[in-house]
Amino acid sequence: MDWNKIRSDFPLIANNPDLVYLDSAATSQRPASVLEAEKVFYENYNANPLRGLYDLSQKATECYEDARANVAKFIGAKPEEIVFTRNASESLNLVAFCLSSLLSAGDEVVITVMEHHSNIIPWQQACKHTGATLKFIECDDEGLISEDVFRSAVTDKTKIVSMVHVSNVLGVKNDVKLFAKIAHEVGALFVCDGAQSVPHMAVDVKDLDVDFLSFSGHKMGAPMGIGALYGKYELLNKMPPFLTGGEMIEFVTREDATWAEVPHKFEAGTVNAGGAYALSAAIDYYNKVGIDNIAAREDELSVYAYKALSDVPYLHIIGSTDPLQHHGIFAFTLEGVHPHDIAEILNADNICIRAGHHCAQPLLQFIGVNSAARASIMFYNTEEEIDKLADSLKTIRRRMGYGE
Ligand code: 7TS
Repeated sequence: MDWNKIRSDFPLIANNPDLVYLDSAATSQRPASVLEAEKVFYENYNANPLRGLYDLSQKATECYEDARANVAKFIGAKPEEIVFTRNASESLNLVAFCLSSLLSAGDEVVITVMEHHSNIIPWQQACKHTGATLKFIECDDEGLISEDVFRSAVTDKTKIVSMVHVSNVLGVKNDVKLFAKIAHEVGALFVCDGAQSVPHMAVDVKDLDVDFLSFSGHKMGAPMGIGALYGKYELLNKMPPFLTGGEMIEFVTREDATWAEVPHKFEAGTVNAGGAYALSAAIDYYNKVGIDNIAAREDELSVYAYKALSDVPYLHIIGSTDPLQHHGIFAFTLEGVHPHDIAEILNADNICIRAGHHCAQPLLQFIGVNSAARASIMFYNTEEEIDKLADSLKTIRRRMGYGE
């Protein structure tokens, strides 16, 4: 694979040759084929899908449903098990809201300390409204959650376990296949937040046997505003709707309504067909490059980045000492320098990283830092860019007036 050639597929990278973009965990760059696909949809197939009887609307519907099938195939699901949403946050809100009817006082929802706020707050709300208890599993210093720790947190009171697949701060990958199996043994449902895994490694929902999986298109080359929720068909079928209104109904009277079939029951209002069409193009791009090649390249870059960052004096990488447990994500602190200052100085050197709490405040509280800097890598990054990051980081304390 010619990874340098891959870079030319991304117009933003080609248009900004001196820019070092290391914030793909926040949002990725998009290949030209995806940008083109969105344009193709609006220039050739645009009509409101799912309602028109004329050919153009039917073509729009076809684009939308073909996109659903492509997304489903990518994660090993059936098309009717994919609900299009705006992003991972909406997918998780949908699940938490719709599963609330399973919860009452005395029940427990189990999440982990390393969740993104999107996988904490919906469950906090669900527990507040139902009287259920929200329990947090903690990880060890390496960011790992062991089988024993997981088993001791999950009991016959547990109704739902919701867990991130790959942490957006630690980069660590949880063994969701094992944890889903244990959750099922006590009769609990297992929700997986795949926002940071689906774009970076092969994820097969049937193999993992998770009940739900959320992810966002914009972290895998698709436009912002399109995401997906996978749910097992029989569960989606039993769940009440989330948002209500147009398109999600079967029949409406003055007093009541019946619901459309799954997945349309969960897609109220005019859908983001252009976004779905472009997400499908992003998946075609992934399939062309190969998800296993992507994962291997990102592992290679992770090993390189771990070494380069470890060589920066006063820098502390948060999380595992195993580079392969980072999946391209390196949160760090630099002694005596606020992460916002790190990000601003790197910005002056044309390097984009994120600084702050990374929407994971309970994790940062647990680790004992208020804020961290984070560089995140994707397959289109290069060793040279990582060198530029490390070189620039080595100058920061001097530029802050520390003398070294
Ligand atoms: N879950 C995880 C693990 C995430 O990393 C994110 C976004 C979300 C859920 C929410 O995704 P959204 O598309 O709905 O916003 N993470 C980040 C990040 O790390 N920096 O910016 C957004």
